[in-house]
Amino acid sequence: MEKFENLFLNKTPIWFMRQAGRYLPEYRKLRDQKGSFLNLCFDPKAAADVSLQPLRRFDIDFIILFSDILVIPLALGQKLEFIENEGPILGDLPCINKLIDCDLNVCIQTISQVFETIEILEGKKQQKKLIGFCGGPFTVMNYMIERGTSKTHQKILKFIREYPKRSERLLKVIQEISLLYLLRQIKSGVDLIKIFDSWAGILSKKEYEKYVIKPSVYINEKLKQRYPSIPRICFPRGSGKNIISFIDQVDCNVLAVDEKYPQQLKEIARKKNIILQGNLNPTILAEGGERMKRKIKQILFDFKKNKHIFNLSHGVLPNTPIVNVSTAIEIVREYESNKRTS
Ligand code: 1CP
Repeated sequence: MEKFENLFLNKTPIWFMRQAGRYLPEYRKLRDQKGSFLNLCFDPKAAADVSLQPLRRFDIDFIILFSDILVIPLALGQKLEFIENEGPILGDLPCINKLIDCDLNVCIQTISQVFETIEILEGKKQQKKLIGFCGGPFTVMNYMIERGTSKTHQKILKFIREYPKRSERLLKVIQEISLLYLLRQIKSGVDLIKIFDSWAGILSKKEYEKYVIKPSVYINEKLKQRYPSIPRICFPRGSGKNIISFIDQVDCNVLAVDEKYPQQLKEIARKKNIILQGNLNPTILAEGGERMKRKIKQILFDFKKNKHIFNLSHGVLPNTPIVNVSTAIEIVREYESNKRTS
């Protein structure tokens, strides 16, 4: 942890969710060459190259592995396809009773290209930190049950409410394979890990405890036992007030926040020495100009008493002008240098 803490000496480290993506022409070119998003994810050389693309353009502090949270359903035997401009489409849910008897190490081996990507990046990352990741078990379960993107989340909510035992069993399998997956990523060379629980916000308080907090406590504890010096970033997106219970119970090093978080979170994070990460709205980044400038300064001011990693509240949008990303970084760096001299 020592070295990670040093990142915050007079500095606000920066990275962007989906920093490698369609807003970059070099990304679009490689993706077209590979034919599909998944082909790109599973081509270690290309995926490593894509992971490094934003670093060649921008003064950012972290590399994030280029992959997707949905490789886990694939490893569990559920078909997966990404349809251009539509998003993911998943096949039938595998039989839960069969999944329970699966050797999850064997399942993980089916997506071993991800570990090859990490090994390539390990040799090329220089002084930058490499972030590995997975989805939060509930978020992954959401995609497995919805079989794609959903606006209403009707199927997953019906599933957990009508079949609590089956839901629990499926969640346990996802939790276990996600842990194995992260351990393998760490063994392959990632310096930090991030757990994206993108749909944490759709649950009631009681369900949130069971489906978001409980698996997060489990995964964080196990990772901490095995690799205490690998920092863990959690992002239970959309948690609202429930994030207070989350920070109370989950032993993470960094808590990523979206735009709506309770004000007392900042003080709790300071007391627990938890770093906060966030939280510029990607629409404002895409828009740029004075509004972006104002908003970034306000964020830096809001988090000034905390250890803070500058990031977005969601992924970079495909229509984002590249210059807005460099301008955003310049604003953060300028603020840092003013802080040092004042
Ligand atoms: O080329 C393309 O058009 C594909 C777009 C794309 C990209 C660039 C998808 C499809 N995934 C990714 C990469 C990705 N996904 C990364 C790479 C690293 C980086 O940040 O640069 C990461 C960390 C993810 C994680 C991910 N995938 C999340 C969690 C974060 C979030 O955005 O909430 C989720 C929910 C997904 C699922 C996913 N992947 C892609 C789509 C279209 C979706 C569905 C999103 C939805 O349901 O709204």
